[in-house]
Amino acid sequence: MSEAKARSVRFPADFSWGTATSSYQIEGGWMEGGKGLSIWDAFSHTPEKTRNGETGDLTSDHFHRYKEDVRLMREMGLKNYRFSISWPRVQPLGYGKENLEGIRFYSSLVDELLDNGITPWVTLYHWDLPLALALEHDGWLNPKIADFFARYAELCFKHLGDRVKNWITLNEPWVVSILGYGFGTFAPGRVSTSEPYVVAHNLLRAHGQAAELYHTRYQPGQKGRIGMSNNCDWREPLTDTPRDRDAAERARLFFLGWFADPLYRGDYPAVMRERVGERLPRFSQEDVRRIHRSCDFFGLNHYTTLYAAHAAPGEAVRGNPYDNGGLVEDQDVKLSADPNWAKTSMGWSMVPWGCRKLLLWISDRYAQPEIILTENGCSSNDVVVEGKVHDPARIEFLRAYLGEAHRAIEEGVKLRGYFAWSFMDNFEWALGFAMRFGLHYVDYATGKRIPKSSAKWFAKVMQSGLVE
Ligand code: PNW
Repeated sequence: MSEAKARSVRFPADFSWGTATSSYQIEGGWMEGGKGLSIWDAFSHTPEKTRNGETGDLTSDHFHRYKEDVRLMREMGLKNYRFSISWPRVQPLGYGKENLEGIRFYSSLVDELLDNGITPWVTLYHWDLPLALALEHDGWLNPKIADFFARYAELCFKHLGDRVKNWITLNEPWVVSILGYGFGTFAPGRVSTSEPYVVAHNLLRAHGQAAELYHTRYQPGQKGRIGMSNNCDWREPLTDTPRDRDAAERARLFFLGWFADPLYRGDYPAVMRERVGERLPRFSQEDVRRIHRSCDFFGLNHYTTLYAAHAAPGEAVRGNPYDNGGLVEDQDVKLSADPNWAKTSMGWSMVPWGCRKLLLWISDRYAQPEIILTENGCSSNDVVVEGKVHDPARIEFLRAYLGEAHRAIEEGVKLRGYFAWSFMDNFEWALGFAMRFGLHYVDYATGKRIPKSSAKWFAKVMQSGLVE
């Protein structure tokens, strides 16, 4: 890390710098403007599901304060802003009639961004599924969701695509599948060892239909592009033995390969087929046609690294709910952290070199796609002192990860953009408001925003392209 700190690096002039957020985490206005309910509204209102029963009912109140937020973006010289659309705000039941008031909200946000010289990057699904789709149609378990999703995506392309040129269909399908349907720690809160594979399959199919629709009907006129954002940590072999090297590779394939292999290679990794057997669905030829090569860029959300070691059958056990191993029992992998690694307040280790190794691995396995880091950042226990928020740990984190990302570019990786998570503090899902990831501090009692020292530091990086 000290090595990365000492180096001063310059990113290319056309590099896309930005920050990211998501609808349920920042908007609030959960019952306003004709919005329908989402599975996160229901989940967060269910006792014991979130820290202190906290919800996104109000959260950072972006729904009412978006103009002020865009002004703060302009003040930091932001060039790109990634946000997500709440499906039930645009289409309350997830099928049928659209909600024009919801569409107008996003349309005004897009205009406000463009008027301030900020390019919108829009995620269509960041986990707030319309509740009616879950209650009446089994949510992501039902293959029919691909049609529902494509129709919702079409509403967005139709109403916003004249101005939005960067689309992300899904945010982190791994989290939806594993935390939502495997561990039950995220909405809809289901616990299963088979449903995650069904859900992942339908997420990929839904992406495929939306991407096909965009490519055939909208892209020719609108001239934008579409991709997916997958999350992946790096997995480093614990020892340099073939068994641990294989275990680490297996862990990567069960994490990122699960989604990226169908997108870039046309099917699930062979090792998943071998180990998951009948629980892993098969793609039809039509699915493959839609999914394979459907991304115009490779969106990557990256936060941390763990060591991976071989486990004997039955030996791999799951860690805490926020542990990100997935269904380790299917992988026979034991994960661990080096106790010397610095940890963020999430308990995630800060391991900048893992970012470089992951970027190189993706480049190699998926034939050098154009990669956008659509999320990277850290939580810290930020406090207001005399009206200011000083967060040196976050600056250190961003500096170190950017240093390693730059090394990856020098080594040939086509990394074209970087979005800091997050523009501002927000509702960190099951962990509520305790985890602050923002470059801007939010006082939840008053709604007041304060740019942290990291916001000023990142503003300079975006402006100069220089990380020193
Ligand atoms: C991502 N895991 O979530 C999301 O895209 C954001 O909404 C979220 O705020 C951010 O990262 C920080 O957590 C994740 O357990 C949640 O591996 C959990 C995991 C990964 C990503």
